[in-house]
Amino acid sequence: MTTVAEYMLHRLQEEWSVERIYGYPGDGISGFMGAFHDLDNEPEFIQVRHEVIASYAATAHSKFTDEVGVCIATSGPGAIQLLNGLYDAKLDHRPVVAIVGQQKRVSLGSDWLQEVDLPALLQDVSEFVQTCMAPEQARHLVDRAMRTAIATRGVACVVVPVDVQHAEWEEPERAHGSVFSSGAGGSAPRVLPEGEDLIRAAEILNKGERVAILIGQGAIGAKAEVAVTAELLGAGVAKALNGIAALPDDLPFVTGSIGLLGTKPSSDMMAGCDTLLMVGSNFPFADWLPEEGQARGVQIDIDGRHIGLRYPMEVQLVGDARQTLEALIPHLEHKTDRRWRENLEKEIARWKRVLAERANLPADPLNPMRVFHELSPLLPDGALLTADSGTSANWWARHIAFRDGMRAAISGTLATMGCAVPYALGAKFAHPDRTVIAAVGDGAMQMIGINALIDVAHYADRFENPQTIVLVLNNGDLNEVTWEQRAMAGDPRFDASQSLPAFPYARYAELLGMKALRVDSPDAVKPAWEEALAHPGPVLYEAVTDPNMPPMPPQLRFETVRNMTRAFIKGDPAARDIMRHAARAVRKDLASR
Ligand SMILES: Cc1ncc(C[n+]2csc(CCOP(=O)(O)OP(=O)(O)O)c2C)c(N)n1
Ligand SMILES: [Mg+2]
Repeated sequence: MTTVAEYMLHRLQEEWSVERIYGYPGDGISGFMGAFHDLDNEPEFIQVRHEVIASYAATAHSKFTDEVGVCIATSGPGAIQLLNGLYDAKLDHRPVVAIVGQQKRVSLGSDWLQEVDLPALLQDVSEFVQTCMAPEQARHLVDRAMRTAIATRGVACVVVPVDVQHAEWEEPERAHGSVFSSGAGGSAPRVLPEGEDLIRAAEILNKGERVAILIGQGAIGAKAEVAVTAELLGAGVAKALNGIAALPDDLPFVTGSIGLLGTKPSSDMMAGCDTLLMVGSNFPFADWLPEEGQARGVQIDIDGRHIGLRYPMEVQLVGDARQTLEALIPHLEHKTDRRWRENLEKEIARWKRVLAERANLPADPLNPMRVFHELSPLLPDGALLTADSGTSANWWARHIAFRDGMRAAISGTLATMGCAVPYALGAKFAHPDRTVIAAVGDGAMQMIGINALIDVAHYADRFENPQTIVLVLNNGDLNEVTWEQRAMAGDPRFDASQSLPAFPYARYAELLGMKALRVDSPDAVKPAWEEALAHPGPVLYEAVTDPNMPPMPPQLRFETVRNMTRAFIKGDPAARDIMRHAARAVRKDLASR
């Protein structure tokens, strides 16, 4: 006999090419556990330390591939622990399917053990959520969940009561009410705007004298088209976090990241442009875009719901980024006046010198920028990089020069802590031949990372390239929020909320059988990276960094200075160190003009 659980797993594998499912067991999914066993673990159940690691890894799978990530958890607490990873997928628009167990149908509504109203719990995060109450639903619920996740680039959940999992699977009978769904078929559709809209867009872009382009994750796969567009228009290209690897930083017109953790060339380009072309980005911070009325806007997005949300766009092109640019390019004229572009290139080159100077500033004991700056040129081809939420994201976004073929993942919109090590695991399973490097703060490491590190160490042997490097910035502080408190709220660092307990990251990694390096002096940074990158296995690189090195925004605003001053007057214990660091940084910045 084939059980419903077996049927569902088999259909995921056979019809939808799902190779692995990240999860954690419980009696609410005992039918699935038995089914994995009876199917000789195909698709493969990948056990991780916590359900949120499963949902982050599944999300990472969808971020590092063009496929759906799949995770599974037991009823009640298991489902609840999945949520953060599912929301990460929802907010960053990646397809993920979650299979969740539920108590037996007869116990539902009786306040039974671990009984949670799962459709209600999962409703907000899901584009589709349904409970399988009869074996005949199994086929269309699997098909519909996968199809919905793909079509909406979102989350779909199937809840399966445990007795239904164990029940004999049945084809729907040929009767009124039954449906007969199909599995995967066909590839992604062509999505293109109307020709006259393309012509209107080209008119605006051709007229512009100072064109700025902003790309996001929608531009992944449109590298050549973005580069040609920028070339023709004499434009610079800034990158939102989710699109940070979409275009290599070694192109002379790429201004890099944007926003608070962005670069000065991106900020200046947005402030000075007369035309804005946004491609596949839902970058949230409108205050880093041109002022309303300053620039004419054209936007390309595959999802019409995201167009014109941040900036008034004159021409709104609903379409796939690559296909739409390909159709737009023949209408674009090569701009003959290259002054804007030449100036951008000069500013970008200057900014690269500023970054190098900043990375070399002294700190106690270590300047975090140096750690990223030294790593960047040493990165192997095709490296996969992940970053957590925290100041590490600042340094990562500015000091890593992404090259062609590299890919990256960060929780761009939910900005959740704890995702980077689980992402590294998902990246490794998806691309076992590539080097994976995660950048994580000590807070995020203590929150989830140290648990996920057990998985990194445990699974390392099975990969063709077993190299996964986890960089931990040990600054003893929830630093990003400490800075936010100062710069946004005008409050001094509050020790009770910001300090972290000491933890021996390197020693702990060693206990897990990993190679471990602990770096606390500037001269040791580069040799330690060389050693880490030469090691054919999992590595933990603990960098003991200075929490008082200010993550200088690309443009110092009046409110920031006012709030910092307030925080200092209220008695911030690090005021003196911060001012010393900031003064040095400003002096170096000015000197490299
Ligand atoms: C789950 C979650 N909780 C809280 C936050 C708020 N938050 C954002 S960054 C941050 C501090 C991160 O500290 P750490 O990981 O040590 O990195 P650092 O900023 O010190 O480099 C916090 C608390 C969040 N984004 N996600
Ligand atoms: Mg920290």
